[in-house]
Amino acid sequence: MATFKTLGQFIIEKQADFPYAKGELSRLLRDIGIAAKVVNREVNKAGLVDILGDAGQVNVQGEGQKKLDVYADEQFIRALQSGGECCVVASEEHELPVDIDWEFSKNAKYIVCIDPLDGSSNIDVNVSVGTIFSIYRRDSLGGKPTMEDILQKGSKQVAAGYIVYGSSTMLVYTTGKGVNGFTLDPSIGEFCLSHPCMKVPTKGHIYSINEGNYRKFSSGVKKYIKYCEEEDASTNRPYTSRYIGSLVADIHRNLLLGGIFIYPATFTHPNGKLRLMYECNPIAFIIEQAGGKATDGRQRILDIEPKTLHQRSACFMGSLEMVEKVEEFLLAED
Ligand code: AHM
Ligand code: MG
Repeated sequence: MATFKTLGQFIIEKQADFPYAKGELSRLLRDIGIAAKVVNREVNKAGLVDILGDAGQVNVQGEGQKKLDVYADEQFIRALQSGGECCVVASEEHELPVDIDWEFSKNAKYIVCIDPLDGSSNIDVNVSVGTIFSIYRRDSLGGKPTMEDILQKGSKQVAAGYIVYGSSTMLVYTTGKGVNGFTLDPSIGEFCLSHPCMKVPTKGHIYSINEGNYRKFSSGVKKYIKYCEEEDASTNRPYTSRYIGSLVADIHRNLLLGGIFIYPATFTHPNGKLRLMYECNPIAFIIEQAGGKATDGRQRILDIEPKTLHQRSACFMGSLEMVEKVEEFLLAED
């Protein structure tokens, strides 16, 4: 009989990598995994909502229908709140950090930054969406956590991961000791280890960028795109262009197959589009742990000092050699 390992079993096993661990991070990861299953259930039937719900805003259970990104936000915050290991959550859905019930969580030492449903504009057309999370340890002790506690560099993350709600649903995470992927088996309702020790191929073949913005790119980015399109047998070019417009899905594909994901600064958006704290940092941590590279074009993403919760950053992330190549073009920019 084939054996399988569930996310819960794996997390407990991996606790041994951290001899002084008390199980708090493990419980936090488990809570995120549970919320992911709840969100997955709703995402899977997203197309049915209009059919099942009343004409107004009420569904068959008499509950108000929520947009899925709001629903996902509520589910993750609820799971983090009831788990007791998280003292504050920074979410894309909230301008300010969300306080957790202080009496219950006053000893909690973890901070979670989350994009509960990334790429949500893709839901209506049945294209993959995702959740991205980033976990920090709180530096200060006592009292309610401050903004300073949250605004840590990506290199201080203790764990990060994403969930991709796709043709199958997967949870991929790292605690700084490699990257592991789990596929949700709907028949038993468990994430099972399916992609141990994930590594992004050093030489990739896929470039992912919204070329509709081409006119607004810097000369270095334009030249790199041209390089990707050129014919050259020795480097296996032209490369393949693939862009879903859902960060998690684009990154997941490139992580498995090898490739580069680019959301550059443009003349109209000098800091790019993606958010540092809950999009770029967690993905950069995973990419580096998988042997790839992640930069904003000038510096390593994980070394950026955050100034505000929702700040944006340009990003070039993926296969090591592809990121190094685009850096050459950026350095030579006129
Ligand atoms: P969102 O957080 O509002 O969903 O936006 C983030 C998404 C990413 O998933 C994706 O990589 C990017 O926006 C796509 O942007 P664009 O449509 O400009 O190419
Ligand atoms: Mg997002």
